[in-house]
Amino acid sequence: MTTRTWFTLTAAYALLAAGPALAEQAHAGHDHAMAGMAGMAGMGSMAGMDMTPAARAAPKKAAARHAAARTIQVQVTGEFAPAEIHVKRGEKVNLVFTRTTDRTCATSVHFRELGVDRELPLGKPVTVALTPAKAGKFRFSCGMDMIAGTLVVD
Ligand SMILES: [Cu+2]
Repeated sequence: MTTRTWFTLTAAYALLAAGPALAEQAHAGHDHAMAGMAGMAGMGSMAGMDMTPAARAAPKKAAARHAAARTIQVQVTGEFAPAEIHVKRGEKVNLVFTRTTDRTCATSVHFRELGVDRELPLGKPVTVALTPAKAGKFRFSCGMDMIAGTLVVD
């Protein structure tokens, strides 16, 4: 084991020892992933795993809120509700995401095809202003692409 690997493992153990809150903040994430990590820690072999916060992509800045546009509220818990959002092509919409729990790994929302990446602070409405230029189905998801919904553009 190299010195560098040892430091990486030490950091990983420190993250686990710091408890669920910090681990969740680092988007180590879904319950099943956490269970797997705990098991592996017990085995003392975690080489190759990268759980550092730096592993996450930095969010991009998003467009400002549309002045006159339809507003669609999306609640973020262990899911996005509604998980399917219908808009018209060329329609200006404000999607307002509000995360209402810490018991979720959806602490950010990503529309990969539309280049939208936004953090979702607890209890703070976050507006994603969109004017979809083409029809189709566009997936939006948490940072790990597991909790997801669909923007349907007709
Ligand atoms: Cu996730």
